[in-house]
This record gives sequence, structure tokens and C-alpha cells, in this order.
Amino acid sequence: MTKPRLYSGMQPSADSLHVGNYIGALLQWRELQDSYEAFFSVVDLHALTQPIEPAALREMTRRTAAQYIAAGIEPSRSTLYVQSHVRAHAELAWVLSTITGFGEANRMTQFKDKSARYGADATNVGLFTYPVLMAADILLYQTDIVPVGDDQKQHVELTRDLAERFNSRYGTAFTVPIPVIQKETARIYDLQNPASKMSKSAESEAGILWMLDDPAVSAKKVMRAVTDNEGSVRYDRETKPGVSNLLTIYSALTGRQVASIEDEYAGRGYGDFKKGLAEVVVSEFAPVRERTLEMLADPAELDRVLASNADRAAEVADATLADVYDKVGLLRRV
Ligand code: ATP
Ligand code: LTN
Repeated sequence: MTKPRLYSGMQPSADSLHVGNYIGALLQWRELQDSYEAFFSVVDLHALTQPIEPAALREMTRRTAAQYIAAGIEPSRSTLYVQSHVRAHAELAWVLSTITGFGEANRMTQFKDKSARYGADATNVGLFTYPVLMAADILLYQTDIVPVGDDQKQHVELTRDLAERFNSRYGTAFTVPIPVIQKETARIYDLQNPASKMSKSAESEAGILWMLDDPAVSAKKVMRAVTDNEGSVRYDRETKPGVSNLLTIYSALTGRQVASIEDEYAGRGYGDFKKGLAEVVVSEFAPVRERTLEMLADPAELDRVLASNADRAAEVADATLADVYDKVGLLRRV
């Protein structure tokens, strides 16, 4: 029996992924790759919408791919590739842009936020059409489910609208995908500022646990995490956001229930709790970091794996694109 298809991706916008990316995305991807035919991309074309040095982009693309693999995405089982290696993405995005309303694109809140932050002159058209490229990513693979964070839900809704619009205007070419939104418990906050989510683009590094941090640095960041004055290890997102965030990380990395961790540390101080968490973090990420660095030491081998996965992806993507080109009436080249 054929498995349903899954698609997801991340931008190569930092040298290292962080614990939020790991818990909120990679852990679930790894789990889902058994029951789905999964496609995971490093969306380098999307990364071009932000100012980025060419050499740095190349390096971050390899590093992101290596971290997917080190975290357990298996390139022999799932198709793990670089978006720009499959030309159909840019081509389908063009066709989809011609059925996307200007007003419809203009309602995307991520674009509104980012363009407000940068100002009109620093905002490029690529940022505006970003969700259309994302729709192309998803629709090329006849995707059934798209696991994403809450912030991407609107983009997947747009993808559904575009798929339905195309199918009814030109005949069915696309599977209409369903967004699978991660639970609130999968949201990780900044260790220094537990009101905002841990983010690659945060101003200070102190609250971000990078997957590739030296273990001693990770431990130090955990020990310095912001807590509160109450002194009891207890989950309460409202009044104890710092401690609750640490409990979430502890629970996600060990698979233990929050209540059992609370019990273990009942009557003990935050120092003990943080020491325990630092050990958990280090034992989870030290091997991931080592595997990543090993792969990065042999970039030619990594590039070969990415190339063969891109071939596999292109086979699926090209078939969808050919069907779309036919349906909209582009003359077939003989
Ligand atoms: P930025 O904040 O700079 O946009 P980011 O760190 O949020 O970057 P993305 O590339 O937007 O990372 O997200 C990649 C994946 O990681 C997405 O599936 C997203 O939902 C997930 N993710 C990112 N940050 C967190 C977080 N703090 N907690 C849980 N999941 C997260
Ligand atoms: N926009 C997403 C990254 C992304 C994606 C996708 C996610 C690009 N294409 C297709 C799922 C499916 C982000 O910023 N996290």
C-alpha cells in the first residue's frame, strides 16, 4: 500500500539550528518518516528573501542539511534535498503566482510583519511572493500533510486555496494538503526572555540553545536561564514562564511527563533542576553535534547524498509540473 505524502522544510538562515527547531520540527519529522512518504527540503530559494552573503548561504545550506541527517532524518528513507536543486519549484511558483490575487497575498501576516519591520524600501518582491513559492514546494509532491508551526498555518491555507482554484479552473492537478499544526507544548521560548519564542533571528545569543553549541556552552546557558523567585519546580506557563519552558524542554528531550519531572525535583532548588536539564541537553546534542561535524568534514559525500535525493524529488516534481504546463496551455516542446 502506498503511504500518504508529507512535506516540510526549513530555511538555511543560521549556522546552527536551535532546540526550538529540534523539538518543534525535527523530532516530529523523525517520528513521522515511518508512516509517511516524506520530503524534507532546505529552502534556500526562500532564504534569498533576506539579505545574506552568497558564501554564507552555501555554507548554511550544507550545515542545515547535515543537521537534519544528524537529528535522524534518514536520506535513504525520506527524500531530503535542497530546494534550488529541483528547478520545478521556481517554475511552478511562477504559474501559481498568476492565479494568486494581489489582495490575497497582501493579507499574509508574516509579510505584513516583516515588511513593517524592514520598511517598504528594504522589502523585496520575493518576500511578498514567498508564500506562493511555499505553495509550489508543497503542491509539486501531491502532499497530504504539512507539519508546521502555528506561524505557517496561514501559508498552508493559501496553498489549499490555490490548489482548489487551480483544480477547478484547469482540471485536477494537485492533492489539497492539510496543515498539521504542532501542539503548544512543542513551542520553545528564549531562555533569557521566556515571553518570546526561541528564534534564529533573536537579538541576543544567551537565550538560544544552538544544536551545535559546544556542550560546555549549552550547560552554561541552561544554568543561567531566567526563572523566578518562588523556588519550586512547577509548570505554570502564566506565572512561571521560565521554569515552564525548561520543563517543556526536559520533557520533550526525555519523553517523560512534566508531572514526573516535577515530582523528581520536588523540594529541591532550581540549581539541581538546571543541572539535571543541562545533562539532558548535553547528552542529547553532543552526539548530534559530533555527527554533524563529521558530515561537514566530508562535504563531497554530503553533496552526493543531496544530489541523489534531489534526483528522486525531481522525478515527482517534474511529473506534476508537466501536467500543470499542459493544463494551462503552454505549448509542449517536442
Ligand atoms: P526565525 O525566527 O528567524 O524566522 P526560526 O528559528 O523560527 O527562524 P524557522 O526556519 O522559521 O525557524 O522554522 C523552522 C521550523 O522550526 C518550523 O517548523 C518552526 O515551526 C520550528 N520552530 C522554530 N522556532 C521554534 C520554537 N521556538 N519552538 C518550536 N518550534 C520552532
Ligand atoms: N516557510 C517555512 C519554511 C517552508 C516550508 C515549505 C514549510 C518553506 N517551504 C513547505 C513547510 C512546507 C518556515 O519559515 N518555517
